[in-house]
Amino acid sequence: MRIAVVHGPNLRLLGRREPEVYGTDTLDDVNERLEALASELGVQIETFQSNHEGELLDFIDEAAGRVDGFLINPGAFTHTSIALRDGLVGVDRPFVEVHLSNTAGRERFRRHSYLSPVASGVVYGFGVHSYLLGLRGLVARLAGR
Ligand code: CA2
Repeated sequence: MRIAVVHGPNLRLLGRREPEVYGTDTLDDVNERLEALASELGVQIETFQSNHEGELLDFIDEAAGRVDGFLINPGAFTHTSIALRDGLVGVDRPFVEVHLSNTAGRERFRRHSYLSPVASGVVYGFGVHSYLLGLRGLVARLAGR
């Protein structure tokens, strides 16, 4: 089983700004923890980050040929991007949406996600654990458990 982990805009800033909102783990730390969990679960992952909507769309389209599903933190594109939603639906692979922060308890504009209605599942509010829980959920879904 192979899974692509997709990080959206500004997530390269993780661990360097707003630690009270997003925690102190860097993006490399998050990816390392995902790699460790993936090997425990017996799955392969690849990771990708971009600040550009089109690059994210191109990556999803291109990676879909070699992966079984996507774990995605779409960042602020969560709240704006119909294109990302269409792209994910279009490649016909299950995906889990994750957020570090509890988006439901923040500004009103963060409460709406274009992706959640078409996601296999959504995990938010647990910092790096949102990614780890999301990976477990996606693997279980793909394994038919
Ligand atoms: O909580 C999340 O994971 C978010 O997807 C993070 C996005 C935000 O726009 C979403 O509403 C919720 C922001 C990612 C930017 O990450 C930063 C990390 C550290 C400092 C500044 C930005």
